[in-house]
Amino acid sequence: MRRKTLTYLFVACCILFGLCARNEKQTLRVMEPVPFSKVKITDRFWDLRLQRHADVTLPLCIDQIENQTARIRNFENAAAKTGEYKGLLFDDSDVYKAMEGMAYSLINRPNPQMEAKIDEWVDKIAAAQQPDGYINTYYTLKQGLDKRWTNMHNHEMYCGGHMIEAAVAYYQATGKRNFLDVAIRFADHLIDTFGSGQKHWIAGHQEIELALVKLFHVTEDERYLKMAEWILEERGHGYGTDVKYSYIGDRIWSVAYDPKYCQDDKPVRDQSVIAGHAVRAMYMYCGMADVAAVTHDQGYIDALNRLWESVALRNMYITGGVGSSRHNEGFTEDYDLPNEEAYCETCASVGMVLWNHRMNQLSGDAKYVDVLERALYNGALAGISLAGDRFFYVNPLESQGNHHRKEWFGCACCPGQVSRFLPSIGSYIYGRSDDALWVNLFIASETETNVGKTNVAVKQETQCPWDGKVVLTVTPQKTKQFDVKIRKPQWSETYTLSINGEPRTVSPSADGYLTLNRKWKANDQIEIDWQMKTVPTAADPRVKADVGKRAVQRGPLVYCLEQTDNPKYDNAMLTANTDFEADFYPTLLDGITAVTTNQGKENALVFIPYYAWDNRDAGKMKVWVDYRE
Ligand code: FUB
Ligand code: ZN
Repeated sequence: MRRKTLTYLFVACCILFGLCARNEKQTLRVMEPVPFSKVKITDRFWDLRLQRHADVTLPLCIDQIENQTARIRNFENAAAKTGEYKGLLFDDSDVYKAMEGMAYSLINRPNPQMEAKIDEWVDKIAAAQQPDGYINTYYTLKQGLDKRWTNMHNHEMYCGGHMIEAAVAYYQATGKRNFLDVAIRFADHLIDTFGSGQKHWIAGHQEIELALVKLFHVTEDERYLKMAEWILEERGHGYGTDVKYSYIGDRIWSVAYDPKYCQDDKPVRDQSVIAGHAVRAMYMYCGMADVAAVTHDQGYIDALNRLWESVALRNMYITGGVGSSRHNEGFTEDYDLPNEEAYCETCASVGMVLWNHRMNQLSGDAKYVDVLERALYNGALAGISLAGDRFFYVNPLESQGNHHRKEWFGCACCPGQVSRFLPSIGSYIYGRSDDALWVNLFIASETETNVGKTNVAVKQETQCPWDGKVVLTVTPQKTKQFDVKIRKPQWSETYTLSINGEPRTVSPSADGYLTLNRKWKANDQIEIDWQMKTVPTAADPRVKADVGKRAVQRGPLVYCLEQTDNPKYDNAMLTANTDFEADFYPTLLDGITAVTTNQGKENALVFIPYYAWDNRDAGKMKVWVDYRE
């Protein structure tokens, strides 16, 4: 077992390390993330989540995919060229997303049965692939292969993109090539079918773009990068609204949606205002960032900066959730952020993490990690129950008691999304560059990475998100001068810092990091104490839903009131004189810091972290609470 673990780590590290080394030469990124395969999480908060992910969430996904629904049967039938297709037209993607999560989980938690299960599924997927590389069981079994690539809405590229991501993940986890070869055959089929001088195509649901860039990094085959760029560049030229290009005799966006719905209203480099479906937008921005990181396309980066302001400053919930409307699973107009009706799909919160991570790497600016952290601890984490066995698709900021997590959904994008996202959490903690080690998130962990050519070991000890104290022990393999850049979190106004016990006064640089430059030697210790105050926060006055209300935040966490803790829930009121007390309750909701108000025994309010709501008795919940001056 031990030997097997080491083999996994060796293979994963070789591959990921090799990738980083290549990226360094090629990309425009200010920093590269230290991949989760090199980060050991020692944090109780996250370790528990990851344990449950491996023990509960992944087995549940496997059962749903294999036994409770027809997803694997669809592949078997497609391979046998007989039998019916059951489910939604993009159900193949749920299999791939779960496989990506399973593959990631194998890297840090080897599991021979799970690996065997992936191998079994890979064989079924490979058998369902057409000789020319095309793969989509909905078209093979239901629509007919003669109809493939005739309807841009129908998620063929979306499913293919998730397949590529899963295949890359599995290759990175095990070094096995067979799934990657399936992915390569599919990508080659795209190149045979689309591109300059061939068929026009708008990827109705983005995803393929970022996946092709991943494939490019693994294979170093530039055709995949070029195809990703071509697919992005197709948008906004009217191909989706022009009958000539619709292939099925109608305009693709004319019936139910307009071009904005899938960000096809303007060429991507001209876009400035967030619109349409939230998950599609997030994936597209990730794809643009990935392409720009290699091509150095300033037009893409300028567009991403404008779009980021549109999203983060005018269209994001305090939880980091985005996409307020159920109607289009997406955006409406600036500052339209209703609470009870909030859509805030779990997939979109994960998308915010993925996109902001890329923006941080491109720019080296900590503001993106502030948003990433917000979406991670609140919007995304609320998407799964503490036990790891139930999911939210929609994440309202207020509930009348009738909104609950479910084991699965007819449209099951969110369970798969959470299951592939959680085991990659370690990738968001550290970054590295030639002359700096970057600390982005405060999660107890250990890693080894290289700063320039020097290997540096880092140990982070902290009780965050409950307490702001962080101790970093830095051990370069030899004494070396470089920067340790520690993100100054937006949630902490004041802090103290010492190096090897000597207090230092360090202000954040323009990029939002505390930059500590010195000759680092073995066991140098940085101690920081971020002030973690409970803060009642007002929304932008243009958000009508939150006028006269306050939300409670403490550290990276947004809090909420649940009826079950608050007999006076309906009359809850904060005032200018309300004080808050924060106490850790080790047995409540897996151990949380709850916040209590000082309004007298009868009227005191008890706030719990938003991510932990709906894990006890069904009841009402709200984030924004009435406030009186
Ligand atoms: O269309 C595929 C996925 O299903 C989307 O990302 C989600 O919003 C849901 O509609
Ligand atoms: Zn979803």
